[in-house]
Amino acid sequence: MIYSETCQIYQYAIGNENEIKFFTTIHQMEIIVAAKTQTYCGFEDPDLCGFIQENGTDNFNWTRTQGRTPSANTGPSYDHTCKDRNGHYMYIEASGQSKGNKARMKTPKYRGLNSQCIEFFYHMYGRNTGTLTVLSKVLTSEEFKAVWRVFGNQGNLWIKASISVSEEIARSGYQLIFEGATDTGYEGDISIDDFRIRDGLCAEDAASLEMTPAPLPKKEMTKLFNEQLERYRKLMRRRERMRRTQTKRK
Ligand SMILES: [Ca+2]
Ligand SMILES: [Ca+2]
Repeated sequence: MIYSETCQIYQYAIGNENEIKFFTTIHQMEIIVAAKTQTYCGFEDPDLCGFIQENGTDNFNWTRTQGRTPSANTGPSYDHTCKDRNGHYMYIEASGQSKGNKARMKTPKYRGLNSQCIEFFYHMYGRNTGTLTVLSKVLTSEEFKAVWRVFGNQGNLWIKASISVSEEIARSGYQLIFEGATDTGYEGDISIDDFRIRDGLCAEDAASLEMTPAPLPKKEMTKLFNEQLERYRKLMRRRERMRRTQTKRK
């Protein structure tokens, strides 16, 4: 499972030599993931794996955190990747927001050669829980449209969501927005973790990206793929620097 291994990257990055080797193995795995145009983010990466906070089309930002959220009776006790206080996740803090305030976070651009399945885990616990919406657009279009939505208290647990992407849309390239909206009151934190895209349609009970995309020119597809690869290379270079720093300290 990539989930638990990604979690261990950060737990073991300060470990002994054998553990550092394990760390490097995961790098190699990420190259393979990048080459297949599949992706994964457990938000253990402080740069949010290329997710970008929206500015201007919303009212506040998503927060990256560990352990429980500051307010009682809302939010998870720990993330979904590590299931302990070392693991990170993203959440919207409902305290201090008014009804309908939104925080939006945009994903990098994705594409694939086959149909794909988008999966992530969400946690929506608290009597004032608002709405979590996933919006999407194909890269040839300007407009994001809601494709998945959950409203209100779902209990104190992480729940898996799946969204299917047809081959046509995967080939055109697409981008998502995670939008958390508050209701009235502070008991309404909304969290997400362990976002991944894998090849092949989702098994069952999946929403889908229903759009009529125009195919992207080949030049654009190549550019997009190179951008994606460059992001992974950057991430690996940074981790390599981290590894060297840790080795030096010994
Ligand atoms: Ca996590
Ligand atoms: Ca924002």
